[in-house]
Amino acid sequence: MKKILCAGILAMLAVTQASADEVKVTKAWTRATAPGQDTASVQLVITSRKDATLTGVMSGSAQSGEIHTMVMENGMMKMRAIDSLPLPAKTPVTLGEDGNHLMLIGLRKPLRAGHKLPFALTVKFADGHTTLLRLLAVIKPLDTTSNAMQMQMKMEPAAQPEMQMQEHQHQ
Ligand SMILES: [Cu+2]
Repeated sequence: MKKILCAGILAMLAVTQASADEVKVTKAWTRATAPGQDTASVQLVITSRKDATLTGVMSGSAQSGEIHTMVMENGMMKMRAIDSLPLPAKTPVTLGEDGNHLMLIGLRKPLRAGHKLPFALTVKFADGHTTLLRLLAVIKPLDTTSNAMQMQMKMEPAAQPEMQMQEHQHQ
């Protein structure tokens, strides 16, 4: 048992070190899902050492993932999917509920508080090379006082731009 645990930790360290010099992700979290809810907004802070763009999000726990931004339309804030998000060198970029955020769509099972949600990000650097970051989001208890539920309801899949499917395939 101890041996297996050590091997697991070593494997995690290897993944972290491979990407830590290029891109750092901290404070990755999401919320437990309400009954019937099959989307999750993942929030985090991402910092790239070099100029790069965030090009995708995916999870084996969801059918697809999108990068979302908030736009004002007819006096209402609405979510829109975007193909990529700039990550200026050495600048922490916050992906959160109130602006740009990551959306996992078509969850295969409810998210339960206290568990962790595995997901991955694809980042493309200015020189053209791409890296895949495998991450875990802490699942916090459902917050019934926030506007997260209202945000879910404002989703308009039909109005979203075409997705780049090759970036949304799951593992
Ligand atoms: Cu969204």
